[in-house]
Amino acid sequence: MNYNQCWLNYSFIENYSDKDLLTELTVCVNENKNDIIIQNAINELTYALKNILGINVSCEYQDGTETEKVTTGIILKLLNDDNSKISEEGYRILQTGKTVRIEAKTGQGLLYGCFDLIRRIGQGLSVRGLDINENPKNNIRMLNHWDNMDGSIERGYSGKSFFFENDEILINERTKDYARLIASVGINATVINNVNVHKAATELITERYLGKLRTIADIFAGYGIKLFLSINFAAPIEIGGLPVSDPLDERVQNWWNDCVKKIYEYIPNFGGFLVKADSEGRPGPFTYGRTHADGANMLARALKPYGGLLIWRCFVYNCMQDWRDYKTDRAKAAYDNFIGLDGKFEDNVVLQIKNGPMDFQVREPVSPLFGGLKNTNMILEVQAAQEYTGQQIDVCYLIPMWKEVLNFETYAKEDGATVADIVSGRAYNQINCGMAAVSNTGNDFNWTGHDLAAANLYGFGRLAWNTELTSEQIALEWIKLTFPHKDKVIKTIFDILMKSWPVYEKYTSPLGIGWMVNPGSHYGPNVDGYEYDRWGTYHRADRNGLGVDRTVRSGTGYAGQYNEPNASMYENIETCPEELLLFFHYVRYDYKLKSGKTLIQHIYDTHFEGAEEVEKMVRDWEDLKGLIPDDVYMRCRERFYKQLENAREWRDRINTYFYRKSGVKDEKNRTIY
Ligand code: GCV
Repeated sequence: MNYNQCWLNYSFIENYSDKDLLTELTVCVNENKNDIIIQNAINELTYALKNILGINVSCEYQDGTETEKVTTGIILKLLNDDNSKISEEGYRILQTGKTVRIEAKTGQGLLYGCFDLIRRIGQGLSVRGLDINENPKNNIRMLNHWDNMDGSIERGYSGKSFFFENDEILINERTKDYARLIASVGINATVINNVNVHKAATELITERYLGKLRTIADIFAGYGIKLFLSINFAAPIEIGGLPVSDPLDERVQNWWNDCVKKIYEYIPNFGGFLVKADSEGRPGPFTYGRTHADGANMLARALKPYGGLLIWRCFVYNCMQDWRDYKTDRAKAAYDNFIGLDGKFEDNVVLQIKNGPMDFQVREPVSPLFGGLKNTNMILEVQAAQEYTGQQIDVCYLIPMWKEVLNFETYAKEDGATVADIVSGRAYNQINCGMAAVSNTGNDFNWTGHDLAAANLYGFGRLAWNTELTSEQIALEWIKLTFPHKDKVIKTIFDILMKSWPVYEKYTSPLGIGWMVNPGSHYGPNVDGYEYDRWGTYHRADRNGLGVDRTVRSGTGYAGQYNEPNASMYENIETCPEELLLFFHYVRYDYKLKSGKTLIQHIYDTHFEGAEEVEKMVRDWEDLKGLIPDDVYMRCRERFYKQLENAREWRDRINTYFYRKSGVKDEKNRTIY
């Protein structure tokens, strides 16, 4: 095999305390014995027990109540009663006497239960006395791959696609291992092609590809994962021979109805479509003077008879817009485009909203659509692929960022509604909600380019399952499942992960300003470089200060898109959280921050500190030599050195730029080039 299995590598644990409880396996699933998910659950469990504990268990099948008489070992049981504490995907694990019972209502629940047990054993945790009910907090837990059919991946930093090559679909061992990997952390849906649907990808929804897609969908189904596809809104024109793709045109509607019918003939459990429209050059309903509700509803109606979902992205903005006059603001675009459509969507439409109003910067406020929309299904979109956060060269553990987003209080309801409440469906009693991550995987040996970037993939799944887990818990779980259980290894990697986001933020763009990256690649510093920033309006730096005035009083008015008291909090420079100061306000270089430092001194200091902290990370990593597998050590070491180079370049470029702009010297007289 030319790749590893990330956290499913399963190292042997000597002297595991509860081995005696795990030496037998009884399965009671009655007529569902041949259900592929159940078979996979059993296989995963037996494989893990063999590798982690060296136990060879053989599986005994029993009927109905017979399992009550089993007195030793693991019991997997499909419940046929109405246990209201367990949802369709949930499970219970109960350890009493000499048995460990995993109970669920579905094969999928049993699979998740088995992976839970494996996770505990793999971390060396005791299962004695365990009594837990686990239900996912979010119904949709999805990955979005930005894989193109030529095998490239847009914003991919881990090699090539393992789904596509030369306009063909790849199906191999890796397809199943991918399913195992993501199911093991509870992911239940995936979109395998890029939201920018070009060329051959437009034809994915035709018979040219549907046979192979069915094979993939079946492999995924064995792990409880639904296959979704990104579609091209102009497909009726590009491959259907129609003159338009107007959603209100009957010919277009019929074309999509036929197309969807055909898809479901091949793939009865097909999940649905993901659509990027009217954004960054992609076609959409605006061409015909129609709304995004018109576009989304047309597709949703085609999918509805089969139970399919239509996921429509809110990342809609005009990348060419000129906002020198402060009237237009990219940050306002998603809200402006969608807030008036609240309540106008079919119930199988789900709006997918990026965590911030801009585009996956290292620091952004939460999108005001969360808290704004009240009658629409929503998915929170985050980016595990680190486009603007180090591109899987620089380490940046993103779970703490996502936790902040989830915990954000939107004040949408009198008794409060956090983003987690909204995307879980709790706030408005919705079902078709959840979380999606732009995936960070590729065909690299370790799947994620940087070995430590796998923590983001693992963490996304765990967080989407249970938004209440802490960043620390997730990091520790992942480390223990991935690395040898040595205190120094665990502590060092934990410390690196936990400080990686703040450190990355320090040496890149300050206080929420964002961007300042090389055009096209989006890696490395270039203050005026970002391709859509033609007038310096993304930072508005001049000789006196920098930052974008987004207040209602004197700026773009973006702050007014939030509910109170958030709107006032951001509007007022005194109450605006400092980490977002420059996102919301134009601030003079001599403005005093709460630390007592001037803005310009803060910029200098954080950039020096950030680079120094990366130097320390490199030293700490080098201290792990001999304690972790050599190949992992070397791969990461190489990346840490690149990160160091990057951090120093950011430090120097940013400090020099602002020194030259402001003419203010560093109080500490450090060298600024
Ligand atoms: C898939 C950013 C990225 C694009 C990406 C886009 C999106 O602009 O740079 O590569 O396109 O976001 O989310 O659609």
